[in-house]
Amino acid sequence: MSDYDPTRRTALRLIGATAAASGLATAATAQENESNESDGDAHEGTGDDADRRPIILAGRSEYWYGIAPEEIEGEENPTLDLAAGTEYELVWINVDGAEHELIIETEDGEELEESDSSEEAGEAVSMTFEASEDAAEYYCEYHPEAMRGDVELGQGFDLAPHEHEGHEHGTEGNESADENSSE
Ligand SMILES: [Cu+2]
Repeated sequence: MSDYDPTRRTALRLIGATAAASGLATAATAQENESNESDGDAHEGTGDDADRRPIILAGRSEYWYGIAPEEIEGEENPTLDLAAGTEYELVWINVDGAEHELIIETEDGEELEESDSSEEAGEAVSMTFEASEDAAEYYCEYHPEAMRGDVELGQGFDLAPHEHEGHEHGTEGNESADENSSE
């Protein structure tokens, strides 16, 4: 028995990809943000979609892999909990370099939304859409059986922005572990 676990390696690689993707997403939402001044009218119920966090998936030929929010992290073909009428940003990252494209469809197979396609490993594809009450499933155009998951309409994921200001990287502690200093 070996304790070599290939899924763990994949997960570690995905974490690097996640950081890249959320950086992208933050840049994108920061722009929309400016137009969103609230003038004291706090009981509107809608609004504020602009600074919500994106849903993040990784795309590989075997399955979609959940990265964010936490509810789907690490899940294969996770169910996407959406609230009808709410606008979502979904980012997916191509992790295996095969061609993928994310499509959301109704129960009857009618296409509601589609992302761009990507066949480049490491590429992040972002799509923005308003969740339709008819949304039922999502799948990959090129791997429609393996890469397929459900859309569930209800309250939707909690995608409110994280409240943390200033994230400093701990650069103290130089990580030059010299494992093999041969001279
Ligand atoms: Cu695919």
